[in-house]
Amino acid sequence: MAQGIVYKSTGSWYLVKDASGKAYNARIKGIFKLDDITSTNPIAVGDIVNFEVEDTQEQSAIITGIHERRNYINRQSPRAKHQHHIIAANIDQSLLIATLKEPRTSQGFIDRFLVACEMFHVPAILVFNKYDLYKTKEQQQFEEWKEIYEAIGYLVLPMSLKDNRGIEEVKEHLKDKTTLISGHSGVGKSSFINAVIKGANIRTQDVSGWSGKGLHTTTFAEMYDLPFGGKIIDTPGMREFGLVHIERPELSGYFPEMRERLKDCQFNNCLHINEPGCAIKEGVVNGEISEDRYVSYYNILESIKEHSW
Ligand SMILES: Nc1nc2c(ncn2[C@@H]2O[C@H](COP(=O)(O)OP(=O)(O)OP(=O)(O)O)[C@@H](O)[C@H]2O)c(=O)[nH]1
Ligand SMILES: [Mg+2]
Ligand SMILES: [Zn+2]
Repeated sequence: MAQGIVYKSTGSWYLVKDASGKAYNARIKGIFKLDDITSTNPIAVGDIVNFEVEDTQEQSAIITGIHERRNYINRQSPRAKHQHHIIAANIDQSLLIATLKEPRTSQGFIDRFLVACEMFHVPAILVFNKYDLYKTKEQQQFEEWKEIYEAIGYLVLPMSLKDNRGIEEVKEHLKDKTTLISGHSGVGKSSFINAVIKGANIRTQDVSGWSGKGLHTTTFAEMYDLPFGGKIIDTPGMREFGLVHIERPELSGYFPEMRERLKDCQFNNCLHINEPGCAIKEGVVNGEISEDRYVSYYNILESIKEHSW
């Protein structure tokens, strides 16, 4: 029996590499015992698995077991709302690639993603790509968001793969870590990996540029080894980020700027909507909590209410 890490999962077969870097095309045979049957994918990129080599010539293998996950990030399956999909397991950090143009990433999307990272205790970095396309309006927006997010503890970096700007700084944060790359389709996730791994040759969206149709170029998550140490996981673009297994009263605990004020609310089950003596609303009124972040909080809270019906 050998042990390896899952580098790619298509749902029917898995690319598994052992400690020496030898790759196998692996399958699951028979009924695989799962703790969590609501997940659409039993094994995800980043999982550590046991396998038996089936055919040395063809480098095929059978996965026989999965090790306990240190962590994972999941989201609501876009096809079946009651199911979730594990994006990746055993990661050190997540890097959200956002863009203010072609396509525009909304603050709601960013905040949902950050809530997921907080839930799973995965540090998050925000990178705004395609900076070359930003006019004054977008540059101001970037500066505004940089201020808001850095004040609450997230690193925010500008990047332009086209102008070769900011790439080195982003790279510095990847060394010796396993980083999950996320973001809408067309923001430049695969292009970024091509820029940091010479010869990776990952297929990217047509040079004709962003079509606006949201066609995905990357279809399966895949992990790559970084030449300077560490691993990076490319993922298919997502339109929305559906949070799973979240209860309304716990939501504010996943907003760092709210978390530190919760003890000052008059009621300990405060949802920070209409309750008297609410420290969160007070923080919004006196400008200590960003109004836009509060709006995101409110919108996510509302969406959780809908799910429970
Ligand atoms: N102007 C500009 N275009 C960029 C930049 N970075 C990437 N692009 C272009 O944006 C398009 C999208 O690139 P991809 O890397 O395929 O995007 P992706 O995020 O991997 O998309 P999916 O795989 O569909 O999720 C390509 O045409 C890139 O050439 C940039 O900094 N500036
Ligand atoms: Mg891609
Ligand atoms: Zn409150």
